[in-house]
Amino acid sequence: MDVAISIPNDDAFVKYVESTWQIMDNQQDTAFTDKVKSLLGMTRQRLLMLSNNTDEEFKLRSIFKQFDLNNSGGISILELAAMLAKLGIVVDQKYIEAMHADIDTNRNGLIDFDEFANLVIYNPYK
Ligand SMILES: [Ca+2]
Repeated sequence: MDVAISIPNDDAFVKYVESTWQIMDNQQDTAFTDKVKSLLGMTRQRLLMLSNNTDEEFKLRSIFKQFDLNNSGGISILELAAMLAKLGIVVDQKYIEAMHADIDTNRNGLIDFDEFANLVIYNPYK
């Protein structure tokens, strides 16, 4: 029996492998994104608990200040990590970075109060 007949040519094989990997990559991306979303949702819930379920600005500001450890006016990735630890959310650094990037909508490297308030007040992570 000639085995070569059942084996596709190299090009087809490479394409097949690439498409398989592509699918796996996409699935991993989706799983990652879902995890980040659920972590953001959880963070929001815990922040709301801290504020006694009020989204009043003065309350949010006082919570925000607690987590802006160096009083820079924004929460850095390190400060976010500390905040999550305080909220009892333990995750890998890669998730913390992805969460920070998601909240930091103006991409200045810090979660400003407005961005923080957005996270707590609006819930896009249902
Ligand atoms: Ca920002």
